[in-house]
Amino acid sequence: MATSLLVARIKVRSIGTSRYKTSDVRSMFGIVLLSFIFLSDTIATSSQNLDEVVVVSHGQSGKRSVKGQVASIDEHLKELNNVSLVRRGSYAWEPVVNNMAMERVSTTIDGMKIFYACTDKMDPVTSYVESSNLQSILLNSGLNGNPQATGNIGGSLDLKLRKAGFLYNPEWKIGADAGYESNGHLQVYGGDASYSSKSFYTNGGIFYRHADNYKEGDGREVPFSQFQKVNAFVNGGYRFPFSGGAEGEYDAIEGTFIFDRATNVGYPALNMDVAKAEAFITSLSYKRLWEERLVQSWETKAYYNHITHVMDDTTRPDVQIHMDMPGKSWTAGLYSLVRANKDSHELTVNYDLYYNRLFADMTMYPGGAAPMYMVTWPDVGTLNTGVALSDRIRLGAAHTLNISAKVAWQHQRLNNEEGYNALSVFFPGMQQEYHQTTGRIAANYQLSILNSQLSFGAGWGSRAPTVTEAYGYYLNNTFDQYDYIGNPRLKNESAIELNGAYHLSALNSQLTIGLDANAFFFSNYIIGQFENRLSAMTVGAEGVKVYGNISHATIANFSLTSQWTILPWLAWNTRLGYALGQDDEGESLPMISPFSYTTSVGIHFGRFQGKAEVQGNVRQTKYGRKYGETETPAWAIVNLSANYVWRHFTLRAGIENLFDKRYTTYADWCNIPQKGRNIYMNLSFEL
Ligand SMILES: [Cu+2]
Repeated sequence: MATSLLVARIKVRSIGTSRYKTSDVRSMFGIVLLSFIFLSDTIATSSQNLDEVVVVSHGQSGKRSVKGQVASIDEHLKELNNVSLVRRGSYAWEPVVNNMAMERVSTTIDGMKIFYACTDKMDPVTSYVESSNLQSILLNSGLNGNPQATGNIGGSLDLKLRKAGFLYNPEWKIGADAGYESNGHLQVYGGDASYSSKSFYTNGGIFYRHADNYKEGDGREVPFSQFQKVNAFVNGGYRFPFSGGAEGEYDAIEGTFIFDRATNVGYPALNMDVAKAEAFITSLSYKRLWEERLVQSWETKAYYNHITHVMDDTTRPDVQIHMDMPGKSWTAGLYSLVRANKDSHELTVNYDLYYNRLFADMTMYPGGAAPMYMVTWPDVGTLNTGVALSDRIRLGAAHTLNISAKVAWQHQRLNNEEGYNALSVFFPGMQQEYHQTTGRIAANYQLSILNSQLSFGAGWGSRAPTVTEAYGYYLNNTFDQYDYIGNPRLKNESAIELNGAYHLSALNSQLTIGLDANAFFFSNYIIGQFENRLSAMTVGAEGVKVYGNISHATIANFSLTSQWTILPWLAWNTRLGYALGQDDEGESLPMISPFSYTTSVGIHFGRFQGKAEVQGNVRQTKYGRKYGETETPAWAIVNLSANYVWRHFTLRAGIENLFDKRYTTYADWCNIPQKGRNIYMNLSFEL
């Protein structure tokens, strides 16, 4: 292969190449606000592998961001257990679940598949929705994914859309949010309205965010960290009794439309910014609901989404070769989900099908020479279809068994001849079409005795390589300064997961302590490998890596949490986390969290709630030196937050990084500094 790779190098140079809510929301308003104040720090999940963060400002109890609904999606995600976020700027952070990034995590919007359009991971799909669109974000840790998830070795995130739902007594509601943050002059404005009745509902809203460059800890401005975003959405539902149905049994039709557009987004960790990242997300679903029958509901949803991503380096100084790098992603799909209850079983059966197209190209403009063009994602069409089953079995008052399984079949075709030909030079004899079969199976057993809960589980799952891993072409990675080439000969990656948890409550439930651990034992782990026979194309790059399978790798995560209600108005919460990641040679994998800690003291008087928090990481001693990662020093910051509820208003204020520390975390791409001191304030109103 050496010769062909060299030939290829020369050639490259020459071409240059929900649920329905029928609850009475009106009177719940005040009560819920008061109740979530205390619930906000407790874990409200039915299974150890599930976690949820509530986004809406009112109407649902559970874990929330201290910034309330005005928080960005990224800030909401931060609240989830086992989730960390990779930052390349102050916008569009990449969710990492169990120390695994997007390749190993499934993200869906209300069960809809959606794929990012940037070859540099500037646009995780969580960046194409806004807080105003969502009810909550649900995380299934590890292989026990939601029914629509595929390739979810690390976990699956489902962004639950906010729907006004049907109400027996017709009701109008309006809401508004406004927020300001001193660091970067972040401004947030949002407004929404909803109408609900017994047979019809609709809700919609608009949201706007704008930020200038932020300042790091010592007051220095971080250039290219600005962004701007607008988002508009509308949902609607119509419900009617079906013939032969009993009282309370309905058919429902629901539709969603989301438009999201980010412009002038800076990425200080990268060489390029984004001129425009735009998404259209639509769906139409049909659902039948039964009461007291074996089958509870049957929902079929069809959806379509389209993403346009346009990178831009024209505002950067000292660019040697200007580049145009647009990317496009569109996905059409459907799923059909049946939920059934029988005796001690809660069963779901899901069928899904989607077709996704990904295309990206690059034009370079070397001064004084003809432009050079190359295809970086060769218009890959992926048809994927799968069947998923899950069953929650109550084995007795104290025992529960959760089982889930999915098998999926995938067909891929490289529709762009130029891209296919370019890649074929590296991989002579490669095909234009590929197919893969992937699957997962997981079981989790939970035992509750007296004041403690014990759970353990195991699973196996596999994933197909991503389009970047299989067909990417000279994608520059600023993290290790290598150009990456995909490998169409990759084998599927697979992993065995083992997990266990022990949760104990003591002192009349005033103290709860939880210990959670999981470990993933990979086979054919996919990662970039040095290819010394090739030289880099990007100016300043160190060399070339080609994606390959390594025989095995291990990732393990441990966490210890405690919640102690010392006095009725005083609570102390702590979370400690530790993770390990090793490749087949015992070397540390990159982007694995060092030992982390968060401890907070919360107080609560009437309508007022306040919290002081210390958060930090120890020095990252086990960093992926082999993979170009550098050591991250220890850091610790102090955050203060408070909120006050008055009639229909919630006022939230706080200071992040109180002592204006200059720091960077292991998850800050290329060690870009975090925000310095930031004072924020926001007001939510709902009527
Ligand atoms: Cu991009």
